[in-house]
Amino acid sequence: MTTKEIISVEAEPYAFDFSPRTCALLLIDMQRDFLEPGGFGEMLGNDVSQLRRTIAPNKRLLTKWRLRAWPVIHTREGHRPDLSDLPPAKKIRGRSKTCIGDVGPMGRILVRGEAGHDIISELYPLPSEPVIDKPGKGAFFATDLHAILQNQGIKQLIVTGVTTEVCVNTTIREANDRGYDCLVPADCVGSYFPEFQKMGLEMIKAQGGIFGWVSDSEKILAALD
Ligand code: TIU
Repeated sequence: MTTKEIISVEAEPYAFDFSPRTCALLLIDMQRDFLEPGGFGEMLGNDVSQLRRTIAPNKRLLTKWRLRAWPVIHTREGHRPDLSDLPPAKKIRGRSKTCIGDVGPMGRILVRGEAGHDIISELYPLPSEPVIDKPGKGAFFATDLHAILQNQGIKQLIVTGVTTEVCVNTTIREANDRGYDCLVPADCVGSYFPEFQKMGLEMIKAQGGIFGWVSDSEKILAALD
């Protein structure tokens, strides 16, 4: 257990200082359908290895957070089985033959309770860790995440998960507008598209950290030791 109250992580555009009891590790949508070979993501033609490289560094951070009993929160993107919370525009977007709610390789696609919707075994939530089921890309939209963070006095977030330019970026922008500081370890977030990975991170730290800070898991772990 560290005795330091404030931990300083080497980051861009400058050091990220955080107080661990008020800083949650927020893992975005590390779901089987996005990450596993044979899942919905791969069925759409995506290279899941671009996402799978994030599993090991996420596991290292998660293990450390759990050892210290610091706050951990997970999210999952998905919808009610009756699809009553699925906007028609989201359902038909992409003009794909198989869309949200249809039967995919691991059950109904992005439907709560289905195998593919659940979190990968490597990072499976503990019963004590809140899981936010979100219908949108951002984790604050139509969820109780803000209330949970406020109730725990959390002011800062270390945001990891997939995908960098979609749910991770949307969540960070939502968090930033609500007054949270966000640090993103680059090796713990992944995109199917290398150029979006690069620019998704650039956009966060540009202009003096307009949305937040970027670092990597090794630097965070080094700061803790
Ligand atoms: N979690 C998340 O990012 N959902 C997506 O749909 N991402 C895509 O990149 N498609």
